[in-house]
Amino acid sequence: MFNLILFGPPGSGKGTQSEKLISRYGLRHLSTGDLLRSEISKQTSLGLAAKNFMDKGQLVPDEVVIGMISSSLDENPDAKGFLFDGFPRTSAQAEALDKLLQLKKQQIAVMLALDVSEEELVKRLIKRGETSGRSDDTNEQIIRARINEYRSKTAMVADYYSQFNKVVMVKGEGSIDEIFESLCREIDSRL
Ligand code: B4P
Repeated sequence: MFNLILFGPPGSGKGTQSEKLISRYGLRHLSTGDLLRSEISKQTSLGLAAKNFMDKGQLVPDEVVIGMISSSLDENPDAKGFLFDGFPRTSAQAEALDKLLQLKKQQIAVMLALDVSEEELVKRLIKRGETSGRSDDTNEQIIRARINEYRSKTAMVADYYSQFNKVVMVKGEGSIDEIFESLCREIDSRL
């Protein structure tokens, strides 16, 4: 089993690259952002609670996302590996993920961290907001709040995996295909 974390700030291209990576490597894609948006569109109580946080650019509480990931792991016992996209986003989520994987005698092989400047992030998210209908992409203040949440709560998740030598920084600016090839080189060298 090959388990990979695709890491980076909002708008760094995690969702974009994940789609391409799962199709090349046959991994199961677990995006907490997508799972939360699906709960919102079904108007479940979890979705309605999460929307309040997401609309302000804040992280959803740990117990909610950890519970979603735990269920998704249990629902996919035959996966050849998981691509975690947008998870873990806090140290508590990282520790919880390690415990969940240990129960299955599994571990994270590598964290690939996309490096993109703040101005490029804001530009991409504003552009996506013109067509996506995502309420968290529609104004620059909320986009900057998401980037601040990343800096204060998420960036240190890379330190957690660094202590096990599992973090590789990848340049996240350039064409989508160039970035994809850089990610593939890192994965291929570990398979
Ligand atoms: P997510 O759904 O994870 O999304 P994201 O961080 O906004 O974007 P991503 O990095 O996937 O960017 P994308 O590829 O789409 O999170 C949304 C919210 O959900 C969070 O703010 C939080 O509230 C909540 N949430 C999710 N997970 C959580 C967790 N674990 N704990 C707590 N809360 C959680 O790319 C963005 C844009 O850039 C796209 O339009 C794309 O076309 C463009 N783009 C991509 N690559 C490009 C390139 N190389 N050049 C130019 N443009 C590019």
